[in-house]
Amino acid sequence: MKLVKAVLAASLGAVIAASSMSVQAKQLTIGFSQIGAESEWRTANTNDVKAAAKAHGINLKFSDAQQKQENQIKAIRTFIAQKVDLIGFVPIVATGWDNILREAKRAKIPVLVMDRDLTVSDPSLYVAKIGTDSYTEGRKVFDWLDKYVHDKNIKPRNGGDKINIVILEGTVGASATTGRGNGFSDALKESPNKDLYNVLASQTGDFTRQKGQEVMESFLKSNRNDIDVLFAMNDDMALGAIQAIEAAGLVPAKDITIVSVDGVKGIFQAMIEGKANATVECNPLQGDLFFTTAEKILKGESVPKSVFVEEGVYPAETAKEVFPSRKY
Ligand code: GYE
Repeated sequence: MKLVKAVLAASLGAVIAASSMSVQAKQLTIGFSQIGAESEWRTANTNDVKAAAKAHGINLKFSDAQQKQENQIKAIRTFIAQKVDLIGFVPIVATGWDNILREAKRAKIPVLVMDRDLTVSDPSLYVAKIGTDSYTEGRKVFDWLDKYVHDKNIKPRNGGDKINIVILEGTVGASATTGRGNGFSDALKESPNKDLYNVLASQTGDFTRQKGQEVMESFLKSNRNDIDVLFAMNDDMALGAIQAIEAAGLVPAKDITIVSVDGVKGIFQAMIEGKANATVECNPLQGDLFFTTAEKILKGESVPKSVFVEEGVYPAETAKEVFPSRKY
């Protein structure tokens, strides 16, 4: 009898130990809705999310929305039905998320946002956002430009008294577009040199190389001899625009100063070839921070509502030296 009890007690103990271990070691399932593959930056971001999920031992359900908000909403709804532990997503545009996030909240599934910001009626609809600080990036673009124009004594090509800027904007309604646009124009307005600058044209190129090229072609058609500066809201659009500038018989980075955002390998190559002037870094390697934050949320720890990743500025003069150490 005694022996039976002892065996029972021991095996019960083992069961409890095993089950509490399995609670601790339970693999987390996270659903992640990515925007698509519009740029070199996005591809690096996706690769990093997948690698970081592996490193964290996460069961990742990854969904590519192919540039459509409705696909993201569908993916999130599927994650809810699958009862994932947490939902992550990159909001392609800032608005239009209230309803689906309410569904997630009702299902008690926490939501963690990556890279782009969103605007919701109730901030408790998502736990936190980690990633990009687009507004600061826009400010850095103007600050770099203002100093460059001064240091290099850049003069308007048409002999007038204004440095004419054209802007290739990102996806309409995306926080990366409004943030960078507002940051740039605020820094311009606050500059003592503000009267020197004129924004000649500003149009979306949807963060893609192809559209960047097309829109730059149209800018050049109407203002070939007036454009002094191109601010492209991402490197891919700048790379497309460089082709349009060369096709128009102008010299990129000389006739037209080119500054963009991201810091992908493609723009470093262009800078090394003397075809672009500077890039403001936007770091796509956000996966580790994302899963670390997700794990904290699922353990019930509190996390800051917004965390930004570290980002630098790289003028062309540094490109050759920095290039070998670039990870994306
Ligand atoms: O700059 C661009 C991408 O949201 C910060 O999206 C991101 C932007 C990035 O397609 O290249």
